[in-house]
Amino acid sequence: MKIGIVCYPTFGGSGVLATELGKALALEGHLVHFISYQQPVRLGAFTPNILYHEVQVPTYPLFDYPPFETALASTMVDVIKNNDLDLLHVHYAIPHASAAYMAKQILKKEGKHIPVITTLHGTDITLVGRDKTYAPVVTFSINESDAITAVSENLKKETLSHFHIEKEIEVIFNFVDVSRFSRRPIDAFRKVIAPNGERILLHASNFRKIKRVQDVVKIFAEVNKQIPSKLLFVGDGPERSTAEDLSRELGICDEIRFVGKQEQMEDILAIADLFLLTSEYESFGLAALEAMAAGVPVISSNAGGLGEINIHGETGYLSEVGDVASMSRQAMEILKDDASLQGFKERAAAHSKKYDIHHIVPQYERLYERFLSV
Ligand code: GMT
Repeated sequence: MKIGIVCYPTFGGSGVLATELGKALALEGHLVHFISYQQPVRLGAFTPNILYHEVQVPTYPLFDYPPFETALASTMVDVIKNNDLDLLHVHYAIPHASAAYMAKQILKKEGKHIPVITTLHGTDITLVGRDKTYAPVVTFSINESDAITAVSENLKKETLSHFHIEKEIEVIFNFVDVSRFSRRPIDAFRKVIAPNGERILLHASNFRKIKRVQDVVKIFAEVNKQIPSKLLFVGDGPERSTAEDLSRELGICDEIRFVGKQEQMEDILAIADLFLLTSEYESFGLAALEAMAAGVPVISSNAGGLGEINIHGETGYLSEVGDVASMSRQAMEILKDDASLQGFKERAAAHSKKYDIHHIVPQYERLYERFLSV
């Protein structure tokens, strides 16, 4: 198949998932065309049957807001025509689904039918998409997609409760390449972070408000009083300085490292003992799934779809959003001794296999095939 994938190129979960999907489809022999405004960060090394098309947005003195959506729709039309694509799979509704609708209508006039599949990821529905400045366009363009998928049961439910959706939403869970994440730790790396064999706690995100990174610092402060430990923060974003300030105020900044945006998550996860995800909402929590695949148990809030992947008492623990006291207790419960930690590590790794790339990618392929035969 010749497949167009439209996504955000950044470290965010939707871009990561879309890129990993494209790479997996290319390995299966499909020809994959990525359309984005920058090369997606997880694209990595050159692969012959992956092509990348950059959306250029010309500026003009009249434009206070350059019309990205128009440029995106025009790029879609070009790429679909020039490469005779079989279908377009857009990740994150805004503005990808409405640009795809526009491209589809333009191509229809020229006699070309292009099926559009929209995958909903989270904030496109629960936060930004619900805003009344976007909602009518989001609702319309989701309904005009040939197929709609959501990355968790919770996101499907949220979508149906906030938008008037006239079509079936199919749940295709996010996935992880378990073989890639089950790495042996690099000892030298572990020694730099935890020279005296301390436990390593980890948080990775885009540091948006919704992630509640201050809770991560507070949990670590409690754990650190009882258990020799270090905390690694991976990623960057608006709340990073809040977390940095709080660690200074609590007098624990020597125990915490902010390493910024990193591409080799598998190497970082391999040295971690516990992953913290305290978000106010997560449709799925791909970062937590990648942690589990690396054999790292998860302390998380019970928001959104997190309860669908993190199994309480098995792969980690879940608490109410903001319940730092419970999360700290549960973290210590996991980390208290090697036997307990080992049990959680093994169960987390085993559970992640349910979401292995080899189970999930064929679900997308079967979905695509349905629309090719129409
Ligand atoms: O919030 C993020 O981390 C970024 C955001 C995105 O759209 O890239 O992530 C969303 O999509 C991910 C992949 O499907 C999910 O794993 C995240 O849970 C979801 N984020 C939220 O729902 C807040």
